[in-house]
Amino acid sequence: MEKILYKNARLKGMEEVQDLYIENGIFKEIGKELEKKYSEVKIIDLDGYLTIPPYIDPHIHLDYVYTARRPGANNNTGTLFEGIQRWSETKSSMTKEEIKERAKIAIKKQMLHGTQYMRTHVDVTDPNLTALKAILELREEMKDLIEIQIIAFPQEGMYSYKDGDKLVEKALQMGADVVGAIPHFEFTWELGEKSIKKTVELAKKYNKLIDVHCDETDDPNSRFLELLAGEVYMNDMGEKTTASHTCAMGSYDNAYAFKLFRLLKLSNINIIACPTENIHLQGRYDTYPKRRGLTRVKELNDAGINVCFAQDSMSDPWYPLGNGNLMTILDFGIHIGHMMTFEEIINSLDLITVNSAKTLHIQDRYGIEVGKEANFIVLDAKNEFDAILERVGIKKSIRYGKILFEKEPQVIDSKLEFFTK
Ligand code: 17E
Ligand code: FE2
Repeated sequence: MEKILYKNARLKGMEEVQDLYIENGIFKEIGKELEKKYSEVKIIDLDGYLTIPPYIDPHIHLDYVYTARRPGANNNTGTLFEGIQRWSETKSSMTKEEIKERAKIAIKKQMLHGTQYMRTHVDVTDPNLTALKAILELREEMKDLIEIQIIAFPQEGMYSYKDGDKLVEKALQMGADVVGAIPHFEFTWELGEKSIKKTVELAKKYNKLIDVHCDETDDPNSRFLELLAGEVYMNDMGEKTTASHTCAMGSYDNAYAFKLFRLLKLSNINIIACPTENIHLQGRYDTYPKRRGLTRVKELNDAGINVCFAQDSMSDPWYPLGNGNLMTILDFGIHIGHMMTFEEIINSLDLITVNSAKTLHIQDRYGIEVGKEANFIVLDAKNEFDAILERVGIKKSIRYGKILFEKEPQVIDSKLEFFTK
């Protein structure tokens, strides 16, 4: 049996340091001065550094990473729609090996910044499902290092791309975990509505989660979120459902948003905001005043609706500068969202950890608690405020009780060779 004790961990919101005793990759006991009790086991001293559950990236497109510089990059309008067009023009030439190679680099970068769980969209509007095959293989190959959920995402539409709905269903049969959709991109409102109903139907049929690219537009008339929330509420599937982006909420009239919030709360739906991505892609049709493009993160959070942040893009036709560091995403998110009270700052790490775990529906096994998976990261700060103020990196990443890697501040330890296998 593998036993290990990590001592002097500064856990969230706690004044005094705690010791974490782990057996076979699971937290067995958490408390003060456990060293005496477990004197015979290996002991690692965390020196009072802030110790939190690993970062989670709940929304990334691993099949798109590092395609930003292909001919015809998104240089004309900088919009979502040009991004989709540019992607559509190049995607058919990609091979499974090339997609795997690119995605692997992105995963490694995320891991080195402290991510241990990801949820990736994979474009299934491709009759060959090449990207899906690539990411399914990669998920298996890297499963000891990172946990990956896969969304069957019809980037060009379920009903605005030939057989889009059937391709989504095929992807679910092949092993995708989550049903995706993009109602605001369908040709008409009616097709968008049909795609949401189909999403719920497929999730029920195959017992899958739901994550919809929903209202990623400044158009205040884009109201697919209410339809999604209403459908999953009536089907008792809210906790398993996520609406990503919901940018239009930033343009809704307050009277409508007030009504919508009641339904969001009732339904227990999860919301993902992508701060860097949507500050960049939205507001593009405005002169001044210019909208921020972000959903109502602060208000959702205050209302007790689960909301979290994601990277979305790492150098793809939508956004050139994602580097896989969730701390950067958090930094942008709390600025754009006006979340700057002391309480909001010290609690903000939840937006890239525990809130994201709820979104991925892994909350029963995620977190630094007895009985849960012994996965955690140690930040290069002694408290939450300093961590955010200094935008610190991580010192250690621990997975199932074992050190995945350690970093001196800004210097990567040589133990990393085991990522290159
Ligand atoms: N596809 C999409 O529909 N929206 C995005 N933000 C990205 C890809 C990155
Ligand atoms: Fe996305």
